[in-house]
Amino acid sequence: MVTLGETMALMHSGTIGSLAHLPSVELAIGGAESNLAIGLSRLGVPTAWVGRVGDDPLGMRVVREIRGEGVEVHCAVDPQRPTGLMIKSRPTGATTRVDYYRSGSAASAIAPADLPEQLIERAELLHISGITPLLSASAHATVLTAVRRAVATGATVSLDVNHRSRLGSRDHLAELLGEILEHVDILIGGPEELALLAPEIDASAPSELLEALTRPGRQVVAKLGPDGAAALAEGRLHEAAGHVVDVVDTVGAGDAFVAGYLSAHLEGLGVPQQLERANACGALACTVPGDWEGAPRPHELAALLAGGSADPV
Ligand code: KDG
Repeated sequence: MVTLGETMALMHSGTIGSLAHLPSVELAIGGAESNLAIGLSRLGVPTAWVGRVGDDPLGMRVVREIRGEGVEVHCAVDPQRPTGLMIKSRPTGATTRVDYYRSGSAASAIAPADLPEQLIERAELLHISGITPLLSASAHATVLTAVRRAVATGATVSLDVNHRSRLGSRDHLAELLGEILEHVDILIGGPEELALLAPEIDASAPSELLEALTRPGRQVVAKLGPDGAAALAEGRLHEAAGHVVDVVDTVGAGDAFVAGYLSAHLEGLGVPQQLERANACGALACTVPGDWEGAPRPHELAALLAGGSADPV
């Protein structure tokens, strides 16, 4: 599996309070596509991530962490721009706040030339998210080039809509994704995100959204959070319940969900098994702080699915 995108340094605080007063934050990394790559790597899928970081210690940390998880890293180092930064805080016990410092980041300058020769050509699956095309014109061009190359070699293309409203509007993302949608074999998103691609359908009707976005040979998957997930493939609707777990941090759960879904797909399992594994991975990711740290390894997944570490709904 090959993916590409921005991974940022991630500062976070578990302590409740405003960043205006908190005395300290902890340092980690996070990025939707590398979260997914790590999730897949932990499940045994050979995985590559393409990115761009600044020539700074945070960029070194991004590369080291992702590589340390067994992902093949192809990362340009940009001497002109910094590694992007994301700060997660908890202003109150009930709220999480995310601040981005990513405008003009090294990753926003990712360009088609950063895609190594023959990398996509040897992949079975290319995964992209709706975050990357909104980063910049060159990032958008990189996504288009990657998809074109995947299509040319017959690789499966998966897309997680992953709309980040602070990077661009729904309409703008719909327009950019519209250019590649016909090539997407596995389309994944939350109901609001899928509705961005099918504006005539109400987001409160997931099965209608799946129906509107289905195509021959395509799997359309709706992430429904604690309610689990639904998928439409070959005219059949599949639904799978979520798991009850002690939620610590939901950020990154969607990426773990996709990792579970795609790993089962690459193993040749059917849609019900893909959904089952996706739900379990998403649930386990919520039980650990961090955007990717809770992505499960096979034995953790097996324990949840056997009813060992949490009670399935
Ligand atoms: O999917 C989790 C992501 O939100 C996080 O890791 C950072 O890529 C990121 C983003 O754009 O928010």
